[in-house]
Amino acid sequence: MRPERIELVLGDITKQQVDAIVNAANATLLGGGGVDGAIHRAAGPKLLEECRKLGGCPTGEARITQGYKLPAKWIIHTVGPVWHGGGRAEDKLLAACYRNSLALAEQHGIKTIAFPCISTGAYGFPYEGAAKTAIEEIKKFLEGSTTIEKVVFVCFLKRDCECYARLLKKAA
Ligand code: AR6
Repeated sequence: MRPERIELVLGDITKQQVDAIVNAANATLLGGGGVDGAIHRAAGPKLLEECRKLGGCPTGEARITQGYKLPAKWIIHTVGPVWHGGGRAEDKLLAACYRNSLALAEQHGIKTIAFPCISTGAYGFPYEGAAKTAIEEIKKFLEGSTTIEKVVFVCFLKRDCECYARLLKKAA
């Protein structure tokens, strides 16, 4: 795998110039706080209209909508696990979020995609463990994917950005 296929950015995911951004949503897919709120605000009210038609999404799975007013053409909504201490398959469910989001991206011919740090805000997943899972899952997927050209990790917090930088360096 070419390491340049993974990029790291400190900033706001709604501003990213990529084909698709991933939303850390909840099972209703009807919006919320954090990155979900920011995405709905930036995309505009038509996003909620489309989300209402989807009928929710179970934890670990992903759904796709248009990006509306965002620079990104698509939004992939995935539902991360709530952290309960690690004994409720949280890690497997988080890995499934990354895998299922990328699979959906591939099906739609998406070449560039940006991820937030799923589950590490309101859902309380420890950030370092979450970053390890995200990197592992994405590297594995990229090794088998010829269509996805670039994956961007968009960290909102400096803490997360530093953690990803360290782990990506180690994994290179
Ligand atoms: N761009 C990129 N990352 C962001 C942005 C942004 N504009 N805003 C926040 N983050 P969270 P979760 C980061 O809480 O833990 C919602 O209410 C943030 O710093 O948004 O998966 C949903 O509706 C953190 O690193 O998502 C669900 O109910 C990361 O995004 C619930 O929260 C994830 O934090 C999902 O919780």
